[in-house]
Amino acid sequence: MKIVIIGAGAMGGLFAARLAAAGEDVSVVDVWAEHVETIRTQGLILETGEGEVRTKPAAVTRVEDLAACAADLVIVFVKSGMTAAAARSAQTILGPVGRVLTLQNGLGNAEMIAEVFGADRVLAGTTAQGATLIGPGRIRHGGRGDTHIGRLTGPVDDFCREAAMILSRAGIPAIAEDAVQSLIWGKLVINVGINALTALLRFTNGQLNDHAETRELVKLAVAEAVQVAAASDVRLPYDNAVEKVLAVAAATATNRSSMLQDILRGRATEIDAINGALVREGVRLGVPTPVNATLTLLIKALEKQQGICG
Ligand code: KPL
Repeated sequence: MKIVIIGAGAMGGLFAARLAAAGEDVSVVDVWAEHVETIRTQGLILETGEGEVRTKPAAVTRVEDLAACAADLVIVFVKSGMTAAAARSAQTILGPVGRVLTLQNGLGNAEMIAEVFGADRVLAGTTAQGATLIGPGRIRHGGRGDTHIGRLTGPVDDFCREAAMILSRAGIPAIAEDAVQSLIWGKLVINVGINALTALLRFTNGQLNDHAETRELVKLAVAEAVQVAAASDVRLPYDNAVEKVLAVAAATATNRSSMLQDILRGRATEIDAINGALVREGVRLGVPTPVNATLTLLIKALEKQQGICG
């Protein structure tokens, strides 16, 4: 399978490195010129518990530079604010029966991609892999966990199973599944509980468990998310959402959430696709979400204070 990854930050870089190390034909597209140049000249280095893995996937800053590519699978890993632009740019490289996979955080990414390619050609899901972008050409592989992928419409098919098999063979255990919306909402609720709070407090994920006040804040934010999910007729993939979120925070204790990493790097966060999206869904369905509305406003104020343009 010819694979192109758009967005070679922490997660995109991790997937690219693992796939390239497994011998897959993989290229990356990223707007950060220094990162791309380093990958091109020195390779992409993945720091793992077992040492460093160096690979050299093809790397470009513009999708057009892969014009003759006809990819079988495009994996979108850009920040959610860039999804629509990434999908449009993927039009020039996706082969005639190729598909686009999103494993991004938040709501709405798969639907934005479907607007460009049609829902039949979209795969979506979640990943519990953890990674940090250390610097140009260098990614650290943090926590490991399963990746779940499915079709946006309909049950899994051979393409979906093959994509999951290729990822698994590359050391990214992946499972093909039917209930994509349940997967996406299941991850959304986790991000709603962890990301904004860790970014505001500059806490690692695990520190949310250390204080009664932060456990209570997680509980309040997550309770709203559970109500919105229920009003949307989405069945979450776990029974006790608050317990699940605190367990994920414990399992990824030393991680800095992606939102905290964004704030620390002076980059726009995904607040609009996470807590902000939940608030919008709440308004649409008549479910009040005052805690998430407050978290959204606080993160937006923090972005402004840091001079970050949304
Ligand atoms: O997905 C994550 C993120 O940081 O975006 C979690 C699960 C919170 C891990 O850090």
